[in-house]
Order: sequence, then C-alpha cells, then structure tokens
Amino acid sequence: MEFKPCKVVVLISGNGSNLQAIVDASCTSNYVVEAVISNKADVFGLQRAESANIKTQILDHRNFSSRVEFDLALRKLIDPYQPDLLVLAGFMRILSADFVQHYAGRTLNIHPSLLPKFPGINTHQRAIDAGESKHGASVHFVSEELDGGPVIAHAKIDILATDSANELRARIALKEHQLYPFVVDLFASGRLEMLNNKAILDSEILSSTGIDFSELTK
Ligand code: NHR
Ligand code: GAR
Repeated sequence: MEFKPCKVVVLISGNGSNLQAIVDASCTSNYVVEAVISNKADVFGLQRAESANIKTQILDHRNFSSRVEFDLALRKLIDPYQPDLLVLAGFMRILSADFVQHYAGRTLNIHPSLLPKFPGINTHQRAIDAGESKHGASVHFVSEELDGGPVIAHAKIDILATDSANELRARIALKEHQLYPFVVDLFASGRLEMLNNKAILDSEILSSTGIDFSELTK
C-alpha cells in the first residue's frame, strides 16, 4: 500500500523558529508541512516557509469584528488542505470553542512553561520571580481551556541564579526545537492520540505531566 504522510498545517504569529525545526525534521519524519498560516503579515516565519517552498497564507485578525468570525475564516483557509494535524507554533490568538472542537484531538501547541505551571504569557519572568528551580516547555493537545489541554511532554531545564528572562527563553527555545518535531512525529506515526481529554501514547494514558523529554535526551 502507498505510504501517506501525515499532513500538517502550522499556525504562526512571529519568528517561526519552532516552525523551522519542524520543517527541518520533516525529511526524516512521517509528516509533511502543507501550509503555514500567520495572523500577522511581514513576520519572519512566513519567509522561512517561503524559503522551504511551503504555501503561505495571511489572515489578519484585525480585519474581523469578532473572534468567532476570524476563527470561521481561519477554518475556511485551513480545511482545503485537509490536514491530519494542526500545529500552533508561537500562534498568539486564543481560539474559540467551535474552532477547537472542529480540530479536536488533532491540534498541538507548544507553551514555554512546565504546564500546569504558568499558563498565559510572560512565563519566563514569572518562573524566575516565583523562585522556581526548574522551567521548560510543554507540548499539549489544544482544548477549550487556554493552555489547559492534556500535556504530552515536558522538556525541563535548570534555572540558574544569574538567569534573566531572556537567557532562560533562549535556553528553553533550544529544547523546544528538539521537543516539538519529536512530538509531531509521534502523532504522525499514529502513536499519539487524545481520548476523553487525556493524552495517550502507544495505547497508555500519559501522566498529567506527560513524557519527560529531558530524560529521553540525556
Ligand atoms: N486556544 C485555545 N482554545 N486553547 C489553547 O490552549 C490555546 C489557544 C490558542 C493559542 C497558545 C497559547 C500559549 O501557548 C494557544 C493555546 C495566546 C494567548 C493570548 O492571550 C494566550 C495563550 C496562547 C496564545 N492571546 C491574546 C488574544 O487576545 C493576544 C495576544 C497577542 O496578540 O499578543 O488572543 O501561550
Ligand atoms: C516559543 O517559545 C513558544 O513556546 C512561545 O512563543 C515562542 C514562539 O517562537 N509560545 C507562546 O508563548 C504561545 N503563547 P517561534 O515563533 O520562534 O517558534
């Protein structure tokens, strides 16, 4: 039988370094990036996609009078690609319930904290201010609850006494670029799914903190 790679659409809002990592890994993985959609024009992530000969689209949320209308237009852009998986990679618009349900079980996000700690924004400074000794990134299935869907994997790093938020961000970004392609490929290989708001790997329910990716890559 002919092999059908997992079709991925990536949503971005900015730099796109996670997109780059996912694209770079795709040649040795079971997925293809079919399209990249940004809610912001002129972001570097769009240039990265163009350089990799991937189709790009821009949908500016400011042209819509409500979140629901933006999300409907976004669906209309995405659905013709018939994606098996939607990947949020630095995508900065909260998605409404209908949108999330339409792609339930096939939408991933990467968030720069060890969820359930520090959902929302400004995570690096908040982790330092809270006196945490560890910080990191989480990949999770997207649910209606913001940054609240089931966690698939954590990549952890130590917070050093001298760390600024930017230093922490830079070190975690390096981990993100290993972690995200790994998880996308797990999904593409049919090993990962979401059932009853739980993340399942190889038919086993993952713990609430998911796979410890730092242990895997030691
Ligand atoms: N949507 C749902 N329903 N569930 C999630 O878990 C989502 C989501 C959309 C995006 C990424 C997320 C993150 O990793 C994400 C997860 C944006 C905001 C936000 O406040 C919060 C979380 C995330 C992304 N956005 C503002 C808004 O009004 C706009 C901020 C801006 O434009 O800079 O949408 O952290
Ligand atoms: C990443 O660090 C990601 O974890 C974070 O934004 C960065 C995007 O970088 N995501 C969020 O904060 C989502 N709210 P990139 O555009 O270079 O991939």
